[in-house]
Amino acid sequence: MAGLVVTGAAIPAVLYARRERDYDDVLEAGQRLTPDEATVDAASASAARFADQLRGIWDLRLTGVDHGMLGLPANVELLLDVGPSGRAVRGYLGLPSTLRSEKPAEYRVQGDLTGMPEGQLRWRLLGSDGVPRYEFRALLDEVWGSWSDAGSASLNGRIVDLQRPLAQAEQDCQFVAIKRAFPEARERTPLAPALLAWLVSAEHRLFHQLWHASRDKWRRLDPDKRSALRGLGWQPGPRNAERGARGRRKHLNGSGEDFFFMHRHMLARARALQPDLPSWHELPQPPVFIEHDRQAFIRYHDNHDGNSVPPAWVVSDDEELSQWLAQIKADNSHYSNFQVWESQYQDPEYLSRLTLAQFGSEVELNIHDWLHMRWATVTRDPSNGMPVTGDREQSDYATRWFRAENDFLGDPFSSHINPVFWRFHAWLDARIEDWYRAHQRYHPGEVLRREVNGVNWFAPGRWVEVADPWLGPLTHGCGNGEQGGVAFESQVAAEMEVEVMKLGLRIALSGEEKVPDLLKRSPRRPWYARNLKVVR
Ligand SMILES: [Cu+2]
Repeated sequence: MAGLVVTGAAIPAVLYARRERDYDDVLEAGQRLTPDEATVDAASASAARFADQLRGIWDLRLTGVDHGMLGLPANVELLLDVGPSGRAVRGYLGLPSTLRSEKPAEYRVQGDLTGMPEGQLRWRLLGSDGVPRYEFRALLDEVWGSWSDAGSASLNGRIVDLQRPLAQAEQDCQFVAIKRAFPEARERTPLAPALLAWLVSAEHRLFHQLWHASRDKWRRLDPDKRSALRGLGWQPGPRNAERGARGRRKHLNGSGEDFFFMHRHMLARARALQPDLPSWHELPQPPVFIEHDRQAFIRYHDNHDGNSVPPAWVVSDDEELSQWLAQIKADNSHYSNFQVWESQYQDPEYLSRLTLAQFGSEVELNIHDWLHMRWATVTRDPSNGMPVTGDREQSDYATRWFRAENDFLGDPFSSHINPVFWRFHAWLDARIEDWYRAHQRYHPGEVLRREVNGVNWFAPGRWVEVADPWLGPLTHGCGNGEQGGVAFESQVAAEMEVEVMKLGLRIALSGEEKVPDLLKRSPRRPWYARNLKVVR
């Protein structure tokens, strides 16, 4: 006992927990205990992934001799939904015209994600009287796996009439349901041809990629590589006073001003080419639950305004990335993070304490990277449509990647070709004006407006550090500063510039090639997902 006292602190607390006396009857052999008092049960990771696969619009085909038993034609539509972190499946089955009207659907769907082996699902159709009429037993198609949840999924199985006595022979009625592919923003809300032509050009793709890569990788480059980039004119900022975008001094070196300024400059050019270029006035809402508003559910999954969040994809050899994608694309992150940023970045008190560089750096590293990835659809190889779950190799400049379909938001080589890029960058840009108003309110006159390189900007002072924000090499070299590295005297110069930028990118990204062993172990990730942090 003395020993116990001395080591008392190490004894698990459960030993001391008071155990209540139990005079309850004991069950006999073969008797089953029903569930005890309930606990709040969120979906497991695998159930949540299954839910992501199920949620959406399905085209369902009824087959078999008795396929008419539901009283519906052979081709119908199935809508499935699972609430956030939910374990139950709800939805509707019926004619597309009914489902898109205010009339009650032909059938309601009711099921849950418990009690079935992985990839299998049971649900019932309820008639207008609320009585379960048919049971569907479904199997998720295996093709899904090889497409990493980015292919078109199918559910197939058989249907049982719940009013038919079990003693009678089963009827011959099966179904196959194919999930509709998520319609891309470019299909719903395409950019104007003139703007698109500028954006997809090799010059601009490489300009945008190298502009971000040079700043993002600067802190990782050894002196030789830094001089090599300086030799090309592609160091981020003035020579020997460069401004890297990540690392310990990111908020003190003015890189945040470069981030805001370059994108404002880009926006001005884009608006000149497409004057009605839309902007978000607030961050788009997550979808409503299907039973709350069926029409809104359909509109969301039809991506009617191009602002719906595309489904998460699964990267088979990168569990951490898969989890992170699922998290930032889930409805919860809208309420836990995005709405908080939205509030802070429009809050005069919050903004008035930040220099423009601090604000820009904060925005760039958190909400900006997340916006890119929340609204990203998996990269697809433009030659065959196959998903490339970890993004294209950053220095792969094969012709097919230059096609307009490559508008993957997760990579600065392609992100600016996506219409959503312009909506959220316009929203971010409007926050600069909130920042200006905040400073006017709290210390009027301390921030002065000034035009810089044709852009409505600010003069250096207590809250603004940089007089000449970085637009690419030409503003610091001898070229035409107005255009920030995208206007060229002739085709020859343009082609040379393309080769220079490819070289610059090889240098900026070479830090990754130096550690081939490390690369082998860590799978490739989309650019804007490279700094992800997963909280478990
Ligand atoms: Cu950018």
